[in-house]
Amino acid sequence: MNLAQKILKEHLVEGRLEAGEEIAIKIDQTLTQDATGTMAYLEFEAMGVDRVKTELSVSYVDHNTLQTDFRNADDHRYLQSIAAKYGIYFSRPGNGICHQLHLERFAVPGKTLLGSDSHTPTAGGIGMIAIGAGGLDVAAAMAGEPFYLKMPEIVNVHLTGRLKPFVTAKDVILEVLRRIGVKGAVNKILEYTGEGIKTLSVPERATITNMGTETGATTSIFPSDEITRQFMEAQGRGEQWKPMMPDENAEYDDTIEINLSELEPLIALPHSPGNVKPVAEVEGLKIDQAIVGSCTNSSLRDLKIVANLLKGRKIAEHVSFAISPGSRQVILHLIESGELAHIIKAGARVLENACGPCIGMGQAPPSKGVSVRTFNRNFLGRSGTKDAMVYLASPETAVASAIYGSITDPRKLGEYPEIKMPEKFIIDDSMFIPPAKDGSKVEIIRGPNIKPLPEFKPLDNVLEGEVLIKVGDDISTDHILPGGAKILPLRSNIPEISKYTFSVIDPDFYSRAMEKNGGFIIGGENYGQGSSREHAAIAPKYLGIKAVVAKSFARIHHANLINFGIVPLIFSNPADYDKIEQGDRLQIDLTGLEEGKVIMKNLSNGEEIVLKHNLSEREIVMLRKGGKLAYIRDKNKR
Ligand code: MIC
Ligand code: SF4
Repeated sequence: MNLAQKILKEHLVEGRLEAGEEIAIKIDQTLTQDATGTMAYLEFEAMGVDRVKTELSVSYVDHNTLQTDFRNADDHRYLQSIAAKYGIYFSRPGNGICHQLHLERFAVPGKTLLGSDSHTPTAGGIGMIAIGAGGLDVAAAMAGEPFYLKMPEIVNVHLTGRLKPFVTAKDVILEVLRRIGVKGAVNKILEYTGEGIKTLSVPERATITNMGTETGATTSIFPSDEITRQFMEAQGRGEQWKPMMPDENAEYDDTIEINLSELEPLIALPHSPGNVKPVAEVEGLKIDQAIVGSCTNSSLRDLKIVANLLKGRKIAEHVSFAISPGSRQVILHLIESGELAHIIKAGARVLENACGPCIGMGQAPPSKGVSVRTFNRNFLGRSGTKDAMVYLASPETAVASAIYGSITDPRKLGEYPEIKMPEKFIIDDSMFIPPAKDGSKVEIIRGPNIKPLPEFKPLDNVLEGEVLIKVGDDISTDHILPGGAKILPLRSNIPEISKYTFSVIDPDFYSRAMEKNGGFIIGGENYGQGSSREHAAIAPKYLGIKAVVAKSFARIHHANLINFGIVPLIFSNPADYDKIEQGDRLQIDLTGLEEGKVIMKNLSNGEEIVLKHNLSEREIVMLRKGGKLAYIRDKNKR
């Protein structure tokens, strides 16, 4: 068996481990972050459970930390009170980014982790099966429900060789993206093996598993080996280590061979993480901004490299350079070692330990600005500036570009600095607040921005309405429901946030949806890629969207649509996509959903279109009841 199969087998509750079959697995740990967490906990409350049933659940605050008014702070207070009451560890704002913190302090090889954030696979770097999901699925896992998923194909990414100086883990995952693109691993797990993995530290492995999300993968995983042991020992958690390896003769559904020695610095061009080219090809393009941070590249290793490359150098006059460290541990080390001084002396702006600019919370680039970021996503408008051009690269490339003022191959910086990682990390868990021993006395604090989840009705058998929008391929949840400083604070308020549905690509969508009383969305390939935000399903549901018909769907968004009672349907013949226009009136008969046969009539031009779906029996029952909450409530009644 391969490693993914071993861990899944140990956690299997229902189903068979055959690619494409629906399986249910036991979840050992959960994580939430504040932007998806408020909704997840409102849903958890609706499930009527006294205490979480997991081994460990952690609620992080890292996304909405700008606090431009009371709303973010109200959400934090709500989350803290919920955590205390229901048995959840609370990571205070300022402690750091959920994935970095989880890797440092909680991730355990061989266990399962479900997180309401698409980059939860970061913890795959330590050898756990860590999966991103919608808040409702995470809430259900906290309530003790298993997690349902399609058994993925397991793809072996076989690494040989050793990275050359200035070529990094980020370039490894960019190479994977260059080869397979943003939908190359939908319903697949990327399992890394080979001699090459021995040359990669745990944080470097985590950079790779983190950004594996951008391939559409269900998750990515590295074995747990001697390097993992050393990392966990250095985190004071040696006793939680155990070796986790694939069998010698393990079988895989597919293999990708990468020789690390042959890689060169790579960069993803606007506006897709899959648009990867060698840095050398875009070298010389003048930049306005560079930022090192996000859950992909904000570990101590990354910031030590930044500090040592910046030592004695200055940021170009026309460039704004910022860092957002992944955790307090990281910044404390930089302070103690004196390395933070090199960063500040060079002219950097030091931001909070949080997601920050990665999700458009500040640091928007100037008009038509060029920004080189070490993040994982560069979707249109995500930076907060609609016409900005965002490039994704390694910390090394970001620093070289910031020093020279234009995109620069980092090898131009000369000698590669030798960095010394600490034998023991600075361990200070004081910003993790343990839950109250007796939750019954804890009162939940709700601010005025926290609105209850709207009630949704069961599904009709025949759906009729207008096509409210027709979009192309690879539409991300950032297109469907953007993040950013203006919209993120509305995450606990569905009526308000729904006003921004599709606002980056079609500012009239909201008023049209209201006027027409809902309708349908037509999508291309990989509809709903990117973030796990279930708001990209709840807001359309609130606006009366009944079904999304697309060429294919991204995994998490597909599940979120079902959870909130929107039917995800697929063109049997992708060419039929051309037979529908925005404004057409459609009728979809769902009588044959169980048999896999769905007919859609385009009442505007008389065309009949055959649709199919990827729904399990369980998901159809859920859809017919109006979504997962209604389904769970019904189940608990019986
Ligand atoms: C993201 O990187 O897009 C986010 C913001 O972390 C999202 C979660 C969210 O929208 O709150 C994700 O990746 O799931
Ligand atoms: Fe936060 Fe960005 Fe990571 Fe999402 S991708 S969790 S916004 S740092």
